[in-house]
Amino acid sequence: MNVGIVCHGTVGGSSTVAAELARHLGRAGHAVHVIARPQPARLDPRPPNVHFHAVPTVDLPVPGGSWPTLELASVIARVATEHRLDLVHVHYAVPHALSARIAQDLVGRSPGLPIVTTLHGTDVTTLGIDPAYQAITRLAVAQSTVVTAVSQSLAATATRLLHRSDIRVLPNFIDTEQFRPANRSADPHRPRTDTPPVLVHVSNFRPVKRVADCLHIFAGVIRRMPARMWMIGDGPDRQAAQALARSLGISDFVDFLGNRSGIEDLLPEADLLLLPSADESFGMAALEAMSCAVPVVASRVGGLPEVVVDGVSGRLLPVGDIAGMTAAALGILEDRSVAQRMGRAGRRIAQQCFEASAIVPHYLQVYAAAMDAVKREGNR
Ligand code: GMT
Repeated sequence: MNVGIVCHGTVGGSSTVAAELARHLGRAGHAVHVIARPQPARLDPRPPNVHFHAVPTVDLPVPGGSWPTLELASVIARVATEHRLDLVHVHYAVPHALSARIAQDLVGRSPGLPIVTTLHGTDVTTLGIDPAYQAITRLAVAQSTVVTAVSQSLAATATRLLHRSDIRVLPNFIDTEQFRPANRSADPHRPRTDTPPVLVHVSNFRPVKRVADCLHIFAGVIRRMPARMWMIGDGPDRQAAQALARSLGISDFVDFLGNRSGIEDLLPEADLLLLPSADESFGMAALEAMSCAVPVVASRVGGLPEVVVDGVSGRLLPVGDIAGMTAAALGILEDRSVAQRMGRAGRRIAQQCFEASAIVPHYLQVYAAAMDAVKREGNR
């Protein structure tokens, strides 16, 4: 199959999922053409059979000068024609699905170019309720041939807000060979005993992630036991988080590591992941931690309960329940047998429910359904 994948070129969940999907499809022998601006971090180095097409910024001497949505449409149409794409799969509805829809007309072939749109989170929960964007997001979703969502929770929200009822749920996936437990001893699931435990948070430091909660939880933990906190990622709330760490008197124990490649080498070294988000359609960071046998303390919100099983692979508490999350973190860190049991369970859930080799073939079924749908449409 010749597949076009359109995604954000930033560090973040949806571009990670798009890049990983490209890698797995390429490995299975499909020709994959990723279209983004700039290249997603996870495509470096470039996997076999995966080609990257940058969307250039066209700055013309006209009022406005540049229209990214149209520039993206133009690149999708060119790639679709030159590489005879069977379909285009866009990650994040707006503006990607609209650019793909314009590209469909530009390509002008019959049957038309199928558009598969995967909804990831704020494209529904933020843009889908914004007065300026709700109608546009509905249009983007209505004009897609097939729409998927990364969790049951997101699909239900999208159906309610965007008025499309045939959304298919395809959960995010993980390569459990890449995200593995640390090789700490003969038993890789055994927590360390010689150094203080490490709590870790990974995000884009946006307000929805509630990074301040991580620091308050950590402050409660180190009142009871020695520990360190790794804050991985970058974004608008990073400076405020650093200032909060200083004002809480914990900055000597908190490492702000910024955006890091090779997250699969860092996560296994941690003992607990904190994800106290205000909303989370899925929570890729939680799945990556579980795959590394790292327990998770997170908010009971959005799609997180579909990933983290409360009391089994971690603990889920109400959003903003700092006292409850602190107690949950201590309950895991202070009892080696609990940490060990939850780590093992998380790894097992990752392998049994979210393994890439089991989920990726479902995307191929979705692609076949999209191609059939446009053929049927063309024959009418
Ligand atoms: O929607 C966002 O905030 C960004 C988005 C992304 O593009 O990184 O993250 C969402 O998609 C991820 C991948 O499917 C999910 O793991 C995240 O839970 C989701 N974020 C939110 O729902 C806030």
